[in-house]
Amino acid sequence: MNGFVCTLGLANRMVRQANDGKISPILCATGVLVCAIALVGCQTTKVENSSPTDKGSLKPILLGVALAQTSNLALLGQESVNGAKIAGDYFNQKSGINNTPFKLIFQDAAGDEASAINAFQSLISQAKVVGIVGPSSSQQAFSADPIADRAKVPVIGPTNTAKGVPEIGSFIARVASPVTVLAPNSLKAALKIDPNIKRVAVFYAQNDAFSQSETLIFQDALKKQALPIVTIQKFQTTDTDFQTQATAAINLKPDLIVISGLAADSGNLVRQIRELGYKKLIVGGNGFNTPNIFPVCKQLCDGVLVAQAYSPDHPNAINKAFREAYMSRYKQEPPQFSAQGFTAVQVFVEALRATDRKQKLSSQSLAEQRVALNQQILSGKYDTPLGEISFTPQGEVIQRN
Ligand code: 1QQ
Repeated sequence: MNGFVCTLGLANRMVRQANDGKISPILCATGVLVCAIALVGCQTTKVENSSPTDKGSLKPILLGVALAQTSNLALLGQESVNGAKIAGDYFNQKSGINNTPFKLIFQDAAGDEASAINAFQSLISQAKVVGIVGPSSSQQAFSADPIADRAKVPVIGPTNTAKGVPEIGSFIARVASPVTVLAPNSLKAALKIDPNIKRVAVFYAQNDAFSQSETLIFQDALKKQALPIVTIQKFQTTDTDFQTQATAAINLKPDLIVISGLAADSGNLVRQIRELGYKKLIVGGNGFNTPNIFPVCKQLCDGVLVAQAYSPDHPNAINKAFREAYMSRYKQEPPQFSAQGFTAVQVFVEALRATDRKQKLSSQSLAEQRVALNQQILSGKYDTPLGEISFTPQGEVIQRN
C-alpha cells in the first residue's frame, strides 16, 4: 500500500526544502504523500439499553462502540468516536439496514484493559449488540477481544495496528492498516528529505503492545536501509519526564529519532527532545496520528514525520460525503482515526444489509445474526473513506490506497 506521510507543524521547513522552496500543502514523492498540516487546536455518550430486534418489528439493530472517551487514550479514541457518530447518522439517513434503523450503543473503554473488558462485557451481555467497534488500542484488544471471540460476537478494530490482532480469533477483524504496512513509509520519506541520515536513535513505550510491535517494524526497516541504530531508549505511556532518555540519546548525536508511543507521552517526549536542542527530523508512529498532539508539543512538533492510512483528499464519493459531514460538525479536516471509526461502522452496516438480504435478520436469533454477520464482514468488499478495502479470511484489512 502507498502511505500518506504528514509533516506535523506549520508549513514545515523540511517540506519547503523537499518542495524546491515552495510551500505547498501536498507533495507527491515516490508513491508517498507528504503533507504539511497547520498547527491547529484540539478539539460519555451512553445510550439506554434496549432489547434486541424482535421478529418483524422495526426496533433498531444495536451495534456497540467501545472506544476511549476518557483517559490519555481519549486524545485518539474520541476522534474515532466522532467518526462513528457521523457514520451512525449518515447510514441511518440512507435507510439504515434495509429500512430498519440501527443504533450505536457507546461504552467508554477508556485507556486500560479492565475498562475495555467491562465495556465489551456490558455490550455483549446487557445491551446485546450484534457486533462491536473497538477497542481503541492494541494493548486493550489483546485483553478484550478474546471475550467477544468466545461469545461469537464480531469485532472490528478501528485503530488496532499491532501485529497479531486479527489472529486473536475468528470473530476479530480490523480496518486499521497494520504497523507492518504503515510504519516503513515515514522512514522512506525521512530519507528522501535528508539522504545524509547515518545515526538513528529509537524510542518506544515498553508498556504498550502497539508501541512494542511498531518499534520492531521500525528497527527492521532501519536495518534493511543499513542505518545504524545508536541507541534504543524505553519509556512508559504514563511518563511525563523524559530527561534521562532524551539526554542519553542526544549525546550520541543522532541524525534521526524514531518514536513509538501514544499521543500524550509522545507529544511530551518530542517537546523535551527539542527543548534539549535536537533539531533534526523525528519520525513518529501511529500514536502521533492526531492533531490533538499539537497542544502538547505546540510549535516544537515541527519536523515530525507521520505516515497515515487516510487522506482527506481521497476522491471517492463516500469520502467526500464523510469529509463534508465532518467539517460541518467538527470544523476541521477529518483525521485518520475518525476516518477509521467511520469505516468500521460502515463495514458493519453494509455487512448487516447483505446478511439481511440473504435471510431477514428479524427471522434469526441474536446468536445466528452474529455468526452470519461475521461471515459476511469477511467476504465483502467495501468502498470507504480509506479507499477500497476487503479482508483476508483471518480478518486482516486489505487496503488498496
Ligand atoms: C494501537 C495503535 C494506537 C496508536 C491507537 C490508539 O495504533 O494501539 O494499535
